Formats: sequence, structure tokens, C-alpha cells
Amino acid sequence: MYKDANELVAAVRKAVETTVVTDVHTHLFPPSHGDMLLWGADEILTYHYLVAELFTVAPRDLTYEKFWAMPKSAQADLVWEHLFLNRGALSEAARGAITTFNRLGLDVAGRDLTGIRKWFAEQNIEEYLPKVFTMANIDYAVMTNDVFSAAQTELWRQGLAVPECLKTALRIDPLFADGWEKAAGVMVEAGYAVKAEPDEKTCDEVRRYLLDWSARIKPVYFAASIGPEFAYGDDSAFTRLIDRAVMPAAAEAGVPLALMIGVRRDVNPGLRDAGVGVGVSDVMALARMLQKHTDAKLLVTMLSRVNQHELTVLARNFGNLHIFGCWWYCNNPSIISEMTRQRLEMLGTAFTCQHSDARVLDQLIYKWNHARKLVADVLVDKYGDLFEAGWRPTEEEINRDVRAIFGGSFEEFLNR
Ligand code: FIX
Ligand code: ZN
Repeated sequence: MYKDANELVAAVRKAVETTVVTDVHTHLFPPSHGDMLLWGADEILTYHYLVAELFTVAPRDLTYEKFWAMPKSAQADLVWEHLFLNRGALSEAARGAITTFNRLGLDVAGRDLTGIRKWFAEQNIEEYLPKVFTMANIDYAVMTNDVFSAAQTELWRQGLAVPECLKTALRIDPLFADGWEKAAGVMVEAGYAVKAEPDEKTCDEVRRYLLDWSARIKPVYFAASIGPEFAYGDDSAFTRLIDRAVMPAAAEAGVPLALMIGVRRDVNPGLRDAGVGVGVSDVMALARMLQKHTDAKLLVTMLSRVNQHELTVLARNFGNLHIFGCWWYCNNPSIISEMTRQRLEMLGTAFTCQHSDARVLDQLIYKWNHARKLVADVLVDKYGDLFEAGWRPTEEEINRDVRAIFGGSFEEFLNR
């Protein structure tokens, strides 16, 4: 039991620094899936967050077409030149690349990109992947496994090795909005009696498709990212698919459905993954889903900062809603700090404070390093206030509660 405020602060910082993290959403793949797993200097520098930034300052004659036609190393050179050498690398994503190189022991202060590339070229991915997980202190990371992508399903059919530190999530985005035609085509090809419109029989076939893939890849959850215009409870294909295919399949598989809400895809298609915007969503549509599916479990993150307060309140109203992460445009120090405070103040430890969304393996290093520091600052304040109020926590209690928001509550939610 800490009787001294300074000792308490040191214990909180130590707990956050050393706690094992569960990374509940990433875009990583096993090494056996070859080029799908991104890693190394050029991938770090061409992260789509940095590509978007590059185009805010690049010369006008650098068209998207020219950029995408370049080899990855030339794209990375451009990012390095414009964002790191000609400007001060002040954005969160640019700082992330610097933290990553630095923590790997590479000479980023010396601006030695050639040396950095040489070091990566000498790494063996099978040995490098566990090293990164150890550095970031992660027990496991959940992948994004699109069961409507031929490239991905083909690899799963081959039954390739997957390390224990990577778990699957069954991703279903193409079922909704513009993707339906493609999703229907994939299911028809695979022998499911799916029609052009998701009527009841078709929904039953979709459900069968999801369950068959679920049995094969054993996901931690089903997942979809959806737009801010999403509505629920109406007569739409979305409502039908959720009610008759997705929710029943997730329930039968015994896993939650994760919804990542608020993406405006194709705001600027020339930028590809980087050309995505954000919109404010109707949190009541989510409430209606929770009212209807009282037995279902929903994991939710929202992209708009504007939605965060309402979403946190909703999580107090529904024990079957678990909120997670500061997603994408919310993954910035100022917003992480604000969101984490808000969530702690209203939910205690019943949420997951962050996920990395890493697309490139090495990003686990900076995403978790930055997140740990920010969350530690917030917790130091909160424990300080508690101390002043007269509470005296023990080391075990601090470790337990820190672990809770870094993955413990998520695991508890899965097992509830
Ligand atoms: O839909 C998603 O899972 C998004 O996180 C990604 O598509 C997005 O490109 C991303 O990497 C954001 O961090
Ligand atoms: Zn993602």
C-alpha cells in the first residue's frame, strides 16, 4: 500500500511501462503469408498516414499516378526528403518513424537512411517478428482477415503456419455498402446460393459462409468498418444482413462483432488508403442495435472525435458494448489523452485504451511506446487525485488495473 505520493507515481509509471499489452486490432499477417506482412524502412516511410502528408507539400507535378508507379524505395525517398529533411517531422506519424528507428538502435539522428535500410536488409523476418513483439511487450495482436479477399482466403486454405502471437479477426466489410456485389460474387463462386439482393434466404447463406470461415480461421471476433451514414432498424440491406446473417453467425461462433464506425472512404481516391475522411455518426443507431440484440456482444471504436463522449455514455448503458482504441485520426497525443481521461472518468477500467492499427510490423514499437507514455501521464493524474481523496492502492491493484485497460478488460469481455 502506497503511503507516499511520489512512490505511488513511480509505481504507476512502472506498471504502465511494464504491463503486457494485448493489441486488439492490427493489419499484420504471419510471415508465412509472404508479402502481405509489411516491415522495414521503406514500408515504415510509406505508411499511408505519411503518404497523405507528403501530398500536402509535394511539388504539383508529382501526380498520384507518378507516385504509385514508382518503386517503394523511391516513394520512401520522397517522404524522407519532404517530411523529414525539408521539414521537421513534427507530425505524430513522422515522430513514429523516428521512435521506431531509434529504439531499434539505428542512426536516425545522423539521418543515415542508407545505413537504416542496410540493417533491415540483414534481418530475418522469422526472428525479427518475435523480437518486435518482445520490444513492444505484446502478448498477442489481432489481425484483420478479409474472408472476401481471394488473395487472403487462398493463403488460409493452404493452412500455413501462424505464430501464437497473432490471432485472427474475421473481417466482413465487403458485405456492406458498395462491396455487396463483390461479396456476393465471392460467395457464389464458393458455391453458396447467394442472390443479387440480400433477401432472407441469401442472408442464411451469408451466415453459413461466415460460419464456415469462422470454423476455419477461429477468429477472436467478426469485424467491419462502416461509414458515418450507417443506419439501423430500417428496411435496408444493412439491417437485414446484421439481423439475419452477421449477428446470428457471431453468436453461434461465440464471438463479438467489432464495428469501426465513421470512415468516409474515397474522399480522395487518388490517395488510395490515405484518401479517407471522417464523418460524425448517429450513436443512437448503435443503441438501437444493442436494444435489439441484447445477447450480442459489440466491440466498437469510432473515428470522429465528436462521437467519443456519446459513445462512452452508451458503454455505461450497455454492458454488452466494449469500446476500444483511439482510432486513426484519433490516434494523436492530444486526443488520446482526452479520450482516455473521459473513458476512465465514466467507465473505470471497463474499456481498452488503445489498439495499434499497425499496418507495418515495426510500427508496434512506436505505437505502443507513445501510447504507454500518454496513458501513464493520465493515470498519474488520476491516481494522484485518488491519493488526495484518501485512497491508498497497493502495487498489485495498480498492476491489475493498468493491465485491465491494456487488454485485461478486453479478455474479460470476450469470456463474459
Ligand atoms: O478499416 C480499418 O481497419 C482501418 O484502420 C484501416 O483501413 C486504415 O487504413 C488504417 O490503417 C487506419 O489506421
Ligand atoms: Zn484498421
